[in-house]
Amino acid sequence: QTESTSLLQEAEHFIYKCYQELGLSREEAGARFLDVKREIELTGTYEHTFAELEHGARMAWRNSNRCIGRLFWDKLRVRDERHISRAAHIAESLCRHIETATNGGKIIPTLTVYRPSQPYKTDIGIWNHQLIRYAGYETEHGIVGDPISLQLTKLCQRLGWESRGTDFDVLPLIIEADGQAPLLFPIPEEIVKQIDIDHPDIEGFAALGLRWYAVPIIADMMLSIGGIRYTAAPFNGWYMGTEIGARNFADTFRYNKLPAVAELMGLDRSSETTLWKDRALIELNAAVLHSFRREGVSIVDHHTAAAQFKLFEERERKAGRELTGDWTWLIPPLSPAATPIFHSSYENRVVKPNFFAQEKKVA
Ligand code: HEM
Ligand code: NRG
Repeated sequence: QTESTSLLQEAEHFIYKCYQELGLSREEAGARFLDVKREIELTGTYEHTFAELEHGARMAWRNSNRCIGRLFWDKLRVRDERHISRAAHIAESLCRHIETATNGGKIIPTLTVYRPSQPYKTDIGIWNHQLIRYAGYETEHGIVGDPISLQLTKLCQRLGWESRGTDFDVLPLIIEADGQAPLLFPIPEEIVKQIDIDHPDIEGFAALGLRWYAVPIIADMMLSIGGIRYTAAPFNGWYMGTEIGARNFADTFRYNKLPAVAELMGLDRSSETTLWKDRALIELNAAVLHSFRREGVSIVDHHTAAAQFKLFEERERKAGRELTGDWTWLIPPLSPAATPIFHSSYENRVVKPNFFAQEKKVA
């Protein structure tokens, strides 16, 4: 009873807001809400129209407090795959998401929606954190690959995955659907665009053997629209360079490459005071941006991204909407105080539609 009251209330709030933003009349919204109400009373849930789904997903991006890339929220491409139920078909469809979103390097922000949570049915689950991510292995010579993937990699191996054991093996998809145990689906190599990292003027940088994938596709968050919970709704934009250069390659608990970069640059590592880490960070980040550009793959540097975010702030103000944000995530990990975001403050209030973390399937 309380469950369906809150569903009804969330649905009502969403329908009116959505229809107003889409330029539809209050009468149209009212008529639609009456139908939604009847459907909820009859079935315990309701189905979004494509227009509601598309705009709801865009609103969810607009409301993502941690995201610096929100200027482009109303350009999000939404793929409606709610009719699919079998794991193998979902895997097929996810591969098409990868291909169409990659778009030869000119990345298209894309979100694919699968069947939402429904009464008396088990939820669809994508166990990967991102559709594309590298495996990690514990070996006698230390960790190979991305340490953040150790647990998921073990699970893949238990499910029969055979890997090459390199630093950059793309993990297979693990999909739970139809109330069955999760199934494993390798991603065809040809559809995963990857970039070898080199530096415009540091000799021998390519010999570090670094590479990264073109498209970050978060796959484990729940999309909440009008009281409906989409447990499988992977989405992507393009990378901000620092995500790779200042975190994935640099964190000591990830690829931990600052010592190797500093070595290559001939920096003095005998004291912290030489700022060798900071110098290595800058060149590592320059290498990431340079390499993506060289291959014609969309990427944004943190200064441009921050300027775009300021433009987003301005547009939201003009649209009469209150901006919410999470300062601790919005500031870039490199030179934060050199961006205007650092000198601003944001209200970290959660507005729906939005994306939410869900219970982790794998630690
Ligand atoms: C977080 C940039 C597109 C939703 C982030 C973060 C960055 C970022 C840098 C912080 C990530 C981290 O520190 O790990 C961008 C850029 C985009 C983009 C450059 C280019 C278009 C999108 C899209 C969506 C989205 C299309 C959804 C439709 C989110 C969400 C988070 C986030 C929900 C928080 C994730 C979490 O809590 O772990 N974004 N983003 N972003 N972004 Fe975006
Ligand atoms: N930091 C993570 C990716 C998080 C999402 N970032 C985006 N999202 N740019 C990493 O793999 O480094 N997006 O939708 O574009």
